[in-house]
Amino acid sequence: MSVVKHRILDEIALIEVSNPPVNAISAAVRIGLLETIEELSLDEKILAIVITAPERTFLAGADIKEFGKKIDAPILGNICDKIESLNKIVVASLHGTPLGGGLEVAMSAHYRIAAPNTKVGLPEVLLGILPGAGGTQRLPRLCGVSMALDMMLTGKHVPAKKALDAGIIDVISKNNSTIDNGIEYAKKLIKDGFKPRPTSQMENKISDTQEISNSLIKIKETASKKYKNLFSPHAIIKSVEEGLKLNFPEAISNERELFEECIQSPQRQGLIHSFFAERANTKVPELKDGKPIELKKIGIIGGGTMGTGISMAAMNAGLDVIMIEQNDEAIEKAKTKINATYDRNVKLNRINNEQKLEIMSMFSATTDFNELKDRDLIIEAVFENMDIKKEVFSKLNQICRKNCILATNTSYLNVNEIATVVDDPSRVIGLHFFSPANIMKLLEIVVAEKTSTDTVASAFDLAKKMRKVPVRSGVCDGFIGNRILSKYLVSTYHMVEDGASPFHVDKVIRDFGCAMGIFQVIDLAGGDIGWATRKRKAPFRHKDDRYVQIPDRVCERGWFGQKTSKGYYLYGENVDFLTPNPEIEVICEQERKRAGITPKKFDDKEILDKYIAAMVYEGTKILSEQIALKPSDIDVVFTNGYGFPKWRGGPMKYADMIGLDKILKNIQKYSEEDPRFWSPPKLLEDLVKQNKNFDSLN
Ligand code: 3H9
Repeated sequence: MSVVKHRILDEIALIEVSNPPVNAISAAVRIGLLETIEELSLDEKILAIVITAPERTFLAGADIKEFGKKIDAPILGNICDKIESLNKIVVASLHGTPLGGGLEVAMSAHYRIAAPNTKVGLPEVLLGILPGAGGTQRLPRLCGVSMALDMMLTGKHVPAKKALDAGIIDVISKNNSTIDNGIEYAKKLIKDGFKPRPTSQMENKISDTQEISNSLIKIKETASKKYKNLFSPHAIIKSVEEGLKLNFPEAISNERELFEECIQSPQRQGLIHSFFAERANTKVPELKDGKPIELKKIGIIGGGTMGTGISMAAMNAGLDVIMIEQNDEAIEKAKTKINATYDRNVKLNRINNEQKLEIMSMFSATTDFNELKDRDLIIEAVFENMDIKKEVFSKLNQICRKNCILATNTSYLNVNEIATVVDDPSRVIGLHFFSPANIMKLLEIVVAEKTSTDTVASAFDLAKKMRKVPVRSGVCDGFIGNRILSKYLVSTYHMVEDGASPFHVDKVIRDFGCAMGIFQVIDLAGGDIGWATRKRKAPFRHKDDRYVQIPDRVCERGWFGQKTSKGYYLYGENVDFLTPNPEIEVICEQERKRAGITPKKFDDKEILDKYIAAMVYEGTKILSEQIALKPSDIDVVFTNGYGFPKWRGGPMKYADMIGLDKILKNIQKYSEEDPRFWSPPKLLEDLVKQNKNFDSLN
């Protein structure tokens, strides 16, 4: 069946695009649209053409899967120009999310009517590209340069009312019936004598050149800092700025050239990989049969940083929360923290006071575990100690309803072992939130040996409610994220003991695009956390394992990072951001001497190579052990929970892009010095032998 159909209703032709799920503008849609428009353009009886996509949404943009492939089909920009040049009225009848190429088609129509549920946007920047079908030229003509650039640089979706006020759409319909709306509107336009109105000829919003050049100065200044590592935001600004000085066809071909540059950029590959990876993460075997239980009432055990953060994430999702703490003082502390967070949100105009009160009404706290009797889900967030966790789960086993899901927020501990104290371990699961849990998107869903499919399905349902990005993980020390983190932390300590400066390492990691350097992260999380883990693991350490004591020396001095105002960096009101703690280099020197190591120099490349190799090394092991189901899940964990740049796709995608053979060669080289730490993973060797990449396992 054709993806583009049309019918003639007297003097109006109605085009219906149907390419589920989101009516992406694939090659077939472009071919169909162009053929239809060409055919209709010849029919003189037709006075107006209405473009619709009546199913889930109006066209949600170009088909992203086609980018980077050679496809023999007309390009969307030419179709948009053709639509605009028709000598009949063209109406786009919008609903849902007309985004990217979808909005570009709509903007090349002469009039736009939108259903109340419509949100428009040009989110190409989030995919590392720019609107390449006239969007950088038509949007400024409809809503002005400032708003257009704001939309294109952030990718935000603009609701119908705001789009109407800005001039992006002409009218909001009363209902969501997109076909009727389009036809009625076209009839009215014909009746009232309206004529075709090409957007390219609208000049009034781009005529004040002085005002535009002033705002461009500001926008470029902000962009140079905010998007310093990125390519496409600057290409977007360039296309708008240069386009304003050219005639329309020249501006369009300039835009096309910049679009092609973006398409060729590795950032486009990384970002589009992230887009699909963040949708593939919910495709897990348990969701095929698992039925989520209805989650309305949640219990949180522990009111520390994690407990309060998870409580807020739950309350924000409309869930009723009871928190358990040990005494009134701890309860007061947790309440004060939660209250202060919402007060801040009110101050920043994110919510109003009424909304705050409504959210707070969903929260209560007590010392009495019996209050948890009616809960659908409990999330335990107490101290990271197996005995304490087991004690909590034993109590929950006695008190909670038989079908209540019992989750632990442990970041390292064995969920199978925790589940042993519960009569029905099928309802036990790990929900590993990241701090601050009310903000961070990532949620590792740790499926233990006996966790039921319904429990897994409920956890994914919770993630959806909380707007988290869930990733399924199996049970192992640290799950996906912290296990890989441990590997590259240890590898970094090796480098530092061998002579690298922690501050140099951090700079290389930041320059690569990560949000923070490794030692910054340690300072933020608190050095004592890693110290406790190292102590826990000490009895299991092999005598031949290389163990670097530098971080222990730092912790022994009580330097746990931000919370003690001193760690690898110094903190305080009058201390500049990223001021190194000068005593760290002294400790490093002493430790190198103690270990009998003659320090060597590291250049940026050596540091980065080792950092990436350690991540990929452990990532590969995690895949072989099926802790992560696919490489893209590891990417999602790192881009959403560990500040790895999305535009690099994640560590596994990045490895694919630079070549697995290169990574393997590095690992082989490192293993000559330290075979215990670096013995090359078989899966990686196999992939290289077969000339395959990680993507082949996705
Ligand atoms: C562009 O237009 C460039 C132009 O300037 C032209 C230049 C020449 N293509 O997100 P969901 C799939 S760039 C292909 O779960 P929701 C998605 O993978 C494009 N597939 O649903 C998923 O597949 P699956 C600009 C796409 O309701 C399924 O649809 N446009 C596309 O939560 C459902 O997606 C954008 O960037 C696509 N464009 O959200 C919009 N979009 O079921 C990107 C979705 O197999 N899309 N899929 O996992 C979105 O933001 C959201 O998908 C949307 C729906 C808001 C539309």
